[in-house]
Amino acid sequence: MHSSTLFITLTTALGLVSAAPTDKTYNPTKTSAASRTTHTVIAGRGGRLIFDPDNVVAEVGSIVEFHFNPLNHSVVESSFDTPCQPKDADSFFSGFFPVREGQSDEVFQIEVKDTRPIWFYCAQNNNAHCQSGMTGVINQNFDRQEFSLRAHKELAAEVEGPSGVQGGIQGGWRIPNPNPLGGF
Ligand SMILES: *[C@@H]1O[C@H](CO)[C@@H](O)[C@H](O)[C@H]1NC(C)=O
Ligand SMILES: [Cu+2]
Repeated sequence: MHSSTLFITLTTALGLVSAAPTDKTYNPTKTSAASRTTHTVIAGRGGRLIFDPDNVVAEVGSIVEFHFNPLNHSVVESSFDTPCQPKDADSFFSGFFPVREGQSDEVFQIEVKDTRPIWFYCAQNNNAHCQSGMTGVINQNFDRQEFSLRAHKELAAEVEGPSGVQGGIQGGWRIPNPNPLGGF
């Protein structure tokens, strides 16, 4: 038996494992993080097929908060090389936000967990939003121009077929709009 396994077995048997931490102030699966630095992005600003801004620099631990203008946008995490498709089964997905005018009553927040670039797109495929310019990046590597947002948009423009969505909203917090004037 591996020594660390033996240790866990022994401590468990002896009742030496302490209770789980009781600090409930931050539970990333349930709680939004309104008190942290928040970067606002507007999907569909001015009726255009864009995220504004679409090139975000956000420190680790900060929040990127997506607001939605008409008509019916979303945001999904992709990879650089495969635009308009989720990066993997864990990729965040906001769900769709049908909005007639003004901005959505709800927003979608994600947490920036590390310094790696985070690519994203709108999955609305009627009018091919991803192909038409609704892509963006958080923390692009500005030293590697082959992985620029411009290069990503060129790849996206060539994608054929439907854009990918996830089975449900995941990887962030869809919450009532805490900042109705954010970014406007
Ligand atoms: C918004 O778009 C999604 C995806 O295309 C669609 O399933 C949904 O019905 C749309 N909602 C409205 C109200 O148009
Ligand atoms: Cu869209």
